[in-house]
Amino acid sequence: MQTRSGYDDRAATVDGALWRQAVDTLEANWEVDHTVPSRTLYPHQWSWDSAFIAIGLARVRPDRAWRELRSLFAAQWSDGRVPHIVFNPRLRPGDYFPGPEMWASTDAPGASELATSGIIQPPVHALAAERLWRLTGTSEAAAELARLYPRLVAQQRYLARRRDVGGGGLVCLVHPWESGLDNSPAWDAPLDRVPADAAVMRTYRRHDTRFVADSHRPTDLDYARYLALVSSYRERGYADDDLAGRHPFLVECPLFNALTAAAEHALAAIAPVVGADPGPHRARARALTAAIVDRLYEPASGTFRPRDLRTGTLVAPRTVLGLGPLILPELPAEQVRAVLAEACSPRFGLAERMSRPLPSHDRTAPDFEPLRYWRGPSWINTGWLVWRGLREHDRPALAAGLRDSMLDLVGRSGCHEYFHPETGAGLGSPAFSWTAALTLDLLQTP
Ligand code: 9WN
Repeated sequence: MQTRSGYDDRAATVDGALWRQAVDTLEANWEVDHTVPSRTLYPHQWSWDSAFIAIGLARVRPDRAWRELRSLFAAQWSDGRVPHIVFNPRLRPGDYFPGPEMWASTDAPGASELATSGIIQPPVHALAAERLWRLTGTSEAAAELARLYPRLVAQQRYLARRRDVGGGGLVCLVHPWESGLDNSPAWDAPLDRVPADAAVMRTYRRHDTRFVADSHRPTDLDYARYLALVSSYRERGYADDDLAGRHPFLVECPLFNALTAAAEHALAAIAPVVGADPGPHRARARALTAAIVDRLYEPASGTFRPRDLRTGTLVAPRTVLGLGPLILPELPAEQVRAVLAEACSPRFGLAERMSRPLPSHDRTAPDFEPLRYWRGPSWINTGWLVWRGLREHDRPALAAGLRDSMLDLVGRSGCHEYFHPETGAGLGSPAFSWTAALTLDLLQTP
């Protein structure tokens, strides 16, 4: 039922005001062939944002959802990497920092002709494509899927062949931005070892702190380290060989790797539609799941935590990243129980009736910060992933509790980028696309 300017309003009756707010947010952030995460803070196209956005657009504008994925994959590099930002050439330099001039991607061998960053983000795109296919199922959708499938396979191949720096079958990240949870306390110790001087930031103009209070964002020293990592990777043309010998930040993240395995499951579901063999995808998903348990699970604490390849140890903080493996359908029962215990503990407060939203960091930790991004606040995308995991492992009452908590949050505060984990007040960008998109998905999935 296409009723308002091409949008499918079928579920507007679920919660009309919230539905419309979410649709209006996505409409306002639409830009020719993609959706910006936020008009102010993030005015280009971001990789994992586009996947979450496509999942929401699938509910209202499947044509735009496919377009979103198509435009992102048009910037895929020849080695299969999907860059974390695709820069909009129509914007002025200075509209985002660090911009195209800092990344200089077009000088790198095998890069896209479009200006992009050189790093990656979690591969949520196969999940989005599978979802889109299931919700639409038309012959146009089948054609879109057939075009996208080889690109999704190349993306996974890049991760498997170029990023297994630790040699244990997991993807290694070279920058906190690759995790999507950029400022998580999980990255503090590995980042501390990256040599940098905060004074370097005097030569640049940060874009984020023009819109959000300094106290909500990473510090200048964090930014100096982020830039040092960009330089280290860029200087070798974003090549991935010999990373262990030269790159100062190398981590294996449980959420990123769980999403890589989930992507293989999604590709296994897609394969028969495009005439491909699902077997190799299933085998890779199984191997990744085993490697995640083997390398990132600590039986003594019952937690999944990132591994720092520089020290060979698991990082100390217990963050929401550790709940990520719940999305794995083949996660063994012992680890399912452990993740649920962690999620339902006072650290994260998951419950059938939640009094406070799911935080991004352990609420009981001394470095929990309710206002600084990824160090405490609640985010709809991580909540949505945990919710999917709860459904996957047949915990309907907990899934409903989490869903209600997220919808209550967005209903009261709006489509904010993130939320105060105690009061639920909206923080960051006030019109944030993945919050809107995933709200539409939540509203449609009782
Ligand atoms: C750097 C766009 C992106 C998200 C990330 C989030 C934030 C960028 C920034 O915004 O990161 O990539 O400038 O802080 O941490 O998850 O994809 O919404």
